[in-house]
Amino acid sequence: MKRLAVLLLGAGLIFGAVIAAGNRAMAQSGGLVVDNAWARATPGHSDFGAAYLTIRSPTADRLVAVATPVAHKAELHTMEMSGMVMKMRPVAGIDIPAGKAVTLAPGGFHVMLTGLAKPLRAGESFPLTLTFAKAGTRTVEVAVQPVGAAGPRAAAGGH
Ligand SMILES: [Cu+2]
Repeated sequence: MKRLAVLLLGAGLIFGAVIAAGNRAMAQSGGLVVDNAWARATPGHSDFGAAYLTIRSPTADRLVAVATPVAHKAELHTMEMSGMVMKMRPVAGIDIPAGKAVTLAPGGFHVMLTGLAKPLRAGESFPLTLTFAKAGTRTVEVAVQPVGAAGPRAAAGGH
């Protein structure tokens, strides 16, 4: 009985050490994760588009810049009501609260791409580099979805 208790205690210590190592690895990489990156295919010869994604960080951070080789310019935009019309405008950054997912989605925050070298076609993907005030940079592959796609999260209102 005593021997079993010692074995269980030993297993507990090893398990604890594994979790601690995992947490350290998270801290070293900043712990900030970007996923679900997607964009809508651009119709015809349109040379602007928008990309959307989700950001999670265990500590408060701020997204301050975006860049991609497929567009002349990438900017952070938001959408808001101006009278009866939804308008978009550039923002200097997007705050990422600790432990709370921030999703860029149609109708709200988005990465605005202007001067696309070529139209975005469904099924393709392109790299997007995000710069954070504390966590540094993250580069993700943005999956291009069909023109009408609402993305991983259904949302009303186009770009
Ligand atoms: Cu925009």
